[in-house]
Amino acid sequence: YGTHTLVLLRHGESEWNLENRFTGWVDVDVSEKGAQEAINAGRLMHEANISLDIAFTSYQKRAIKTLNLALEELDALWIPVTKSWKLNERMYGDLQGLNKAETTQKFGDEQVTKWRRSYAVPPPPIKDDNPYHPKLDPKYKNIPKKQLPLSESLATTIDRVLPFFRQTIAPQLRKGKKVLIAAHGNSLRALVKILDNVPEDKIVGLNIPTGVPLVYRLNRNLKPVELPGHAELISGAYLGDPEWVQAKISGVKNQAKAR
Ligand code: DG2
Repeated sequence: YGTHTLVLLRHGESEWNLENRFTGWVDVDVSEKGAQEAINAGRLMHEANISLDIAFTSYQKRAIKTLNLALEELDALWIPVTKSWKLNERMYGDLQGLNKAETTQKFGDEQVTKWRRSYAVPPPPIKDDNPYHPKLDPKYKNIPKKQLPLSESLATTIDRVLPFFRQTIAPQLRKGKKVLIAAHGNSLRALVKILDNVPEDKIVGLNIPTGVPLVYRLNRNLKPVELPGHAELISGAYLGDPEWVQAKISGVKNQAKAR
């Protein structure tokens, strides 16, 4: 297998994953189940003998807490952690706060699938008076106003994730560090798209489950080596029972189905 190890981890279930609401940049916490999922993710990495050297996460507490719980389980709370808004969830614009199933009832399955899973279609931009507007959140006060997104497609999410990966994460991998990235459904879809070069028309089929470590082995050029048991579209492999992982992936996919 490749010489470099990179583990991607979506945070454990959040309060709004539980309530089935579009979350994006709203800084909701992990649910009780989400915290358990995070601990379990640490256990899975421990069982797979993964000894991490360094970690990266977003500015959002659901990812940060997941990282801490997983690292604690690995007895690796000491490793250096870099936080960046560049790893934040995709900004879900004016959909933030809305119930996913109700949004499908209102706008139809096709439109909602485009918003959630297409490559290039952004959700409607967040309105200026929306209480979830990022300009109201002090943690973004140092981001130049021009850079503060009002909505993001997967493509524009990649526009911020990719430079951060190249400039900040890739050099650590090249040094031989084993890297964990604790992030979000769509910022991780962006990373998988980059690593695996998933074609734009296939990206709609990519769903990342909560709390399941996704292990990549990369060659010297940081190209992924296909691992046994890898999932569809990706060359990395999820840790844990394959049926359990598949059920979690389907859960994410079907989340927005009208009830
Ligand atoms: C979810 C992803 O982000 O939603 O913003 O609602 O990973 O932070 O829970 P996360 C959100 P979908 O694109 O899967 O609907």
